[in-house]
Amino acid sequence: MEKKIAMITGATSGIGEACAKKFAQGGYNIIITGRRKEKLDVLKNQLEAMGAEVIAMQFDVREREAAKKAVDFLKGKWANIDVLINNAGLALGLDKEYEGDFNDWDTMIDTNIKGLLNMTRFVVPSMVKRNQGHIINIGSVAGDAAYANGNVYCATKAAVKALTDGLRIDVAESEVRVTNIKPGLVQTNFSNVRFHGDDTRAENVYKGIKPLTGEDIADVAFYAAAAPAHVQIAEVLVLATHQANGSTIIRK
Ligand code: NDP
Ligand code: 8X3
Repeated sequence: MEKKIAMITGATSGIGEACAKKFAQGGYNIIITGRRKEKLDVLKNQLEAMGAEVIAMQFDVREREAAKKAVDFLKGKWANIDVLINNAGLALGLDKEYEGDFNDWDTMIDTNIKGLLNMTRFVVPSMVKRNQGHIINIGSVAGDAAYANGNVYCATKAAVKALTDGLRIDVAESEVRVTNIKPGLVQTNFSNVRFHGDDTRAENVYKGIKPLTGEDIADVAFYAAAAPAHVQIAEVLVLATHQANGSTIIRK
């Protein structure tokens, strides 16, 4: 039987990388994407060693034409993507809304909202046409309610929730499924990126609590994809045990 195909954006690190490995182990062929070519090359080799066929595509999800070109490049069996994991995203800064950095705002909005929309727009029509497919968006607990200084990042993840719910309505007549996974604290490169490379500040985010790992989120994504065809895991909130919501974190 032909293997299924999963396309994962932002596979060069963290949750996306863990999803690529989980789906490869689970018998999928994988399309990995991201901006850092050297990371894509290393991961491609690792996934191939696990028995997957792999296409690595270097592009920025914010660049609409590049995203379109990448999807258009996929021919034959590779054009039939079974699972799209819209994972590429980031937070930048942790500032009061009236003091935030304009460039940080633009990058978060362009990546987390418009980048996700670009990929959805280019990949989903073929799923609807084939009457088969699954879109898994990586939202966040941050999209449920704003936390202090999270303002714009939280807004982008609230948008991911709205876009996921909207897409689910728009494909409801088809067999296509749509899932929003909303993680809490996951120890990845996320905080290093958020604090512009300040590793000490990044480490403090996970101090005194056992955070989730990328693998924990990949397990949930795989579970959603592996559910029987009549089961649509619409939304999953995944928190570390001592995290109750976006603001309440018990550190020991
Ligand atoms: P990482 O920083 O480890 O990974 C982010 C990934 O996104 C990288 O592979 C990066 O690849 C990719 N990426 C960022 N910007 C772009 C872009 N413009 N074009 C293409 N790829 C891009 O963080 P996480 O794994 O933690 O984050 C993954 C997702 O999970 C994000 O959407 C994040 O908001 C979400 N999330 C994270 C949580 C956490 O606590 N870590 C909790 C809840 C949600 P490259 O730099 O090579 O382009
Ligand atoms: C990432 C989790 O709580 O740092 O979305 O915003 S949080």
